[in-house]
Amino acid sequence: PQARPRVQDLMSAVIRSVDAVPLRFPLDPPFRAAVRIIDSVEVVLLRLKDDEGHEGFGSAFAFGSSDARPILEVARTLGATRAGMPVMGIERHWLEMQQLLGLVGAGGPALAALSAIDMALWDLAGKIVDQPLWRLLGGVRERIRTYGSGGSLSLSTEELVRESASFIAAGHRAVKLKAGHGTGGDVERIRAVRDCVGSDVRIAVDGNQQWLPKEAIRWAKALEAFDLWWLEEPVRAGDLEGHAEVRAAVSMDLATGETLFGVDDAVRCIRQRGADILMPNLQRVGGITGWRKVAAFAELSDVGIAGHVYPEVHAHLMCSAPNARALELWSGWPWIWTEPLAVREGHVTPPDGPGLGLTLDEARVAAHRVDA
Ligand code: SMN
Ligand code: MG
Repeated sequence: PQARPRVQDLMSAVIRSVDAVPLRFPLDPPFRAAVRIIDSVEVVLLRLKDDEGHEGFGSAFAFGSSDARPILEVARTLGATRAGMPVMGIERHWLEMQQLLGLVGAGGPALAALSAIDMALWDLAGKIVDQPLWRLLGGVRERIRTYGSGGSLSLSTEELVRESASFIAAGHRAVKLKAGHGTGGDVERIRAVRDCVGSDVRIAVDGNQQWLPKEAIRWAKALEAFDLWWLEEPVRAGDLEGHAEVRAAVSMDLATGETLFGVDDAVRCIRQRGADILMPNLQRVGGITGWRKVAAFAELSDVGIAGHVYPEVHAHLMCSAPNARALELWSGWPWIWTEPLAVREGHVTPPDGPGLGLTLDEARVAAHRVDA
């Protein structure tokens, strides 16, 4: 049997190469949320190799190629600064990369690039010590509750009900759908879904920032009868006071965070009691390192933590944080791995292989590359 890696292996491993590869995954039909229509998901795949032949993967995404280009550019230039450095000291890489971005601003595309590198470093670390990330990062639970995330506004009520039924057939015991057809239209759609899935299945509704605070409160009161699990992003993402006002006035939990950039805004939202569940997007909080900072602050503030998209990473993170609530599986998320994430009895068990525990589907990556 191969000699088990020693911790010294990790301490001595050096980053040999960092490559960023642009991919495109068209969405047909396009996915419509209150604030956007998505007809393609662009992925910047980060491939980070050490000098022992281990390879770690991270990624950043954008909706539309024009948004992906700056992410790709920064991923390449910032990645180049990591070559030749020891893998370990992931926190040190995080601080140094934040400082390197200090002048251009570690937000938006630059933060997405930093986040992808951070994810790849953690995957690589897991591979070097031969441990799955969920165990390396805390190993709190072996499996996590999931929810099927969809509910595009372009679906008819019948199509929406069929999609919810398909999520339940796939093993989920919770679903998320979009609000955006007016209170009457949303009541009709959510009543149809509740009638289909029954009272034991949890239903979350995503407002995608469409209301003013009192509009959100009126909408929530009209939907009281349906025992919703959570109401997500009811108002503008940056209106933390508005979130707190809605949260205090409605009965269902309030979830938000996917559109907050940087750990400081996530902390401000928690400090202002703007959420019952914070769901940062990995590429907007600085990857796994940033997400763990937010998860810890949320835990100590009695706030739940979840994540936005990135199921292959969040399957591990949700099993490593005490206050983790649920893993989102969005139908439009590009899957670039050879292994699926199987949903069983409403839960996912993260892969037990080292790091992410997933094998990159090289043929699929090659087929979706968009650079020369
Ligand atoms: C969402 C946003 C962007 C793409 C798909 C879905 C939604 C969510 O806000 O929370 O999943
Ligand atoms: Mg959302």
